[in-house]
Amino acid sequence: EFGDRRAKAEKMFGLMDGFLKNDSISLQKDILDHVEFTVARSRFNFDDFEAYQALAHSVRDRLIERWHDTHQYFKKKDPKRIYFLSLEFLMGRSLTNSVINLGIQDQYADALTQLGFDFEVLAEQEGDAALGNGGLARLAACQMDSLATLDYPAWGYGLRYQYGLFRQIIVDGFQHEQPDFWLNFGNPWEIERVHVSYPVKFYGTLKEEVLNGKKCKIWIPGESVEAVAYDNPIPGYGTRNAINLRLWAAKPSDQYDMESYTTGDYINAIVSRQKAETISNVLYPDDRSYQGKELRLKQQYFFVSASLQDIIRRFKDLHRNFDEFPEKVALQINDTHPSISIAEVMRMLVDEEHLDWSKAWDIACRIFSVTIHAVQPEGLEKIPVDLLGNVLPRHLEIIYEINHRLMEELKKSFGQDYDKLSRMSIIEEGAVKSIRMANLSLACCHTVNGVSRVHLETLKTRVFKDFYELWPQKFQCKTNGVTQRRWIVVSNPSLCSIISKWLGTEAWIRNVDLIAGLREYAKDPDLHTEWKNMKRVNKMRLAEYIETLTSVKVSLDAMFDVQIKRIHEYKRQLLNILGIIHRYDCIKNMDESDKRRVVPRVCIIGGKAAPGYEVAKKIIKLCHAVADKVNNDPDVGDLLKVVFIPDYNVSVAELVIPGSDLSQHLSTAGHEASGTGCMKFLMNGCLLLATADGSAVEIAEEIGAENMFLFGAKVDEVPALREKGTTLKGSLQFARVVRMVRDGYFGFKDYFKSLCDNVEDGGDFYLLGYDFASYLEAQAAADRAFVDQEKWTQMSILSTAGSGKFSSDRTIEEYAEQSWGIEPCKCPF
Ligand code: CBF
Repeated sequence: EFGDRRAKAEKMFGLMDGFLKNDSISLQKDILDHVEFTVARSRFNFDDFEAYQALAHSVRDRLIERWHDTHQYFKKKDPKRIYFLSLEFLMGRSLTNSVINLGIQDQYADALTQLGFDFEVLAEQEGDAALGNGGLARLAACQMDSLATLDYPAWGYGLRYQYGLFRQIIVDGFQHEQPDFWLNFGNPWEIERVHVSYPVKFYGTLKEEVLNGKKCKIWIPGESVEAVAYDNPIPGYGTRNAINLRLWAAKPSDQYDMESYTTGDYINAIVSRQKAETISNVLYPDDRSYQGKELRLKQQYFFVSASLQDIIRRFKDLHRNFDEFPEKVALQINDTHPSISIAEVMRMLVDEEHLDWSKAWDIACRIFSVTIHAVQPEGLEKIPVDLLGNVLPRHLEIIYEINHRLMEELKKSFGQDYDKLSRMSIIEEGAVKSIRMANLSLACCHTVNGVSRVHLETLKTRVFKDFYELWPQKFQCKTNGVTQRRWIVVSNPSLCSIISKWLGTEAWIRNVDLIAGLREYAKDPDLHTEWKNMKRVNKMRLAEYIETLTSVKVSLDAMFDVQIKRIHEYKRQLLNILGIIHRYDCIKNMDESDKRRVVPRVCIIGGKAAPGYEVAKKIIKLCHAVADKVNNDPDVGDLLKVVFIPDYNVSVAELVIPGSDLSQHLSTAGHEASGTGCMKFLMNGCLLLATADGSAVEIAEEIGAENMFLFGAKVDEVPALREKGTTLKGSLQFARVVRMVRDGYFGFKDYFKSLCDNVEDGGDFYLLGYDFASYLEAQAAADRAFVDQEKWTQMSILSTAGSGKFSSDRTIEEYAEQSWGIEPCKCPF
């Protein structure tokens, strides 16, 4: 009947390609209609922001059209679907990405010109959707783009936070946090689905009952909150497919306790009902630890429960028998955050669908796969038993049962090796008895993915060693990737044109392996000229942005050297700053003739520190203190400028990355699971200065180590170096720069004391002292390479040419084949 409906529609409207027309006149009319009827401004009088809103609504109409067709088609074909559960999605802006993926960017640009507006100016009106902290969340966004583009039948599920990641403002060099009211001006990219809502239950008690002659536990919940769906269509590129990212918002429920309204305390009854909404209010801004927070657990369960109700409802629309469930459903757990979904599936299958435990467990084990994004065991979530028992009593019981059966199974393999059993147990005994969410995932999931080869090795040999010995077949490597649509086509249109021109095709935008074809022209002088022009224009844009934000004027001839990412001790922004101090110190001690040989640098740092992370906040302040001194020193001039870019987010990255010459990835080896920023820089032809950590190791294999600047201790050297502790002395140069900070050369002597102590007397856990000399050598090598601009440009072209492996398209294909067992399902219209 779907075909009939479509045929009728086509006949009725005489349209071959959807209902909406995409010629310039139709688009102009559409935009004006939205000005008049959606934004409710006169079509004769509206400003840039209102024009953006109308434009966004017009694009949204086209997204919805494709999204309906895609879902009708999925329904008709009923393929196995992948459901991607993630507590965070860092989508950034949608407008430009959407029109590019829909293939109607030029038409819109033209339509707007006719109306007297500029597409790029309107695009700047859009705020970022920042529903995530960093790498993991942006990765999820890239993967959604790839899933749509590669026509996979996929759904994303997450939380619609009222407040995204905090805005960072800098006052006197100190970070301050402000709430991100991102929904205050409406969000044209989402569709509120008031009729798609599910009750999510919390608290309460368990009651034993006999059902069909069998004893069972009945959960009598104490609170119910309504989860309402907000759908965000995700268009694929070069396809009609548009998939769905469904985010849940918490709303008060009237299901429970209606009597409290009749007791006379009407106002309080309403106020307490409204507390329900706090579940989806705010994103946790700390990407290091969330241990033991009740709200965090409620957020996890809230989105997982609503998503699973939705998934099972969809399954039951077409199927009656849960034996078919694993043929139709794959569930991806993005990090351990959604692992409570395992207990929830068991509860739904056993308590609500009345399946036998072993049958339900068999199904659960066939549908779930997990990706771990952390490196340290401390980064894996644990939930105190008391907390879980209070908030989700039935789930605690289910987890105990899973653990009991796991222990029985383990005993068969390991006998009475109680140390091993206790390490593998889902329950951690100790001062605070806790549930190890990672172990729950490992016990159930058929696949456990690491996000780079180095990371997988760490999981196998350290973090989950015991599990790996038992189930080696579960462990897989899915090296991360990023989408070239966002990170080249959207953010660097000039590079996009150059690549298409030299490859003679735009096909690389869907098939990124073709980008390797650039290698052939790496020495071509004409390509070099175009490449350098492109870089200069991007640097100009970045320089203007820097000046507007910080009033610092920078020279375009300088090397733009960038480190943008969350501020973390292990990411070693401090190493970068100490390196800058060393450079400054050298310049100060040079005579004029030596100065002429210095390669000028603009050192750009950006990133947010978690609000309670004191050390990270001090690093931000140190960066500003050094910038103040250096930028105002007439002896230095354009040879060195230091800039901190405030409020780093996806849109800022889109501007900064294309304008960078060099980018720094300095994590102590063994600490960065993968890193994805480096991939975005690589695609944009920025040279990398990096430790042999995470995905940098694989990048070196792809582009050749000679095309990047590697330095520092290797992963397997780090433990022995740590053993040596304080006996490990940094170089004299290191001692000198730390002394400058200690002695108050940059002011704030007392405030920075602990930073200095950490890298000297405090054992230097992240090995800054040890790595400093080799870091400076790598920096010197980068300077030498920059002097030879032809060589530099060649390395830059080879970086872009070698970036194909780091597309999320490749990652998603590996997941589809090796973990999820799904096939593309391409909507034919
Ligand atoms: O896998 C994606 C990214 O995830 C993190 O950001 C994370 O939140 N655990 C890691 O720190 C990155 O290394 C990784 O690239």
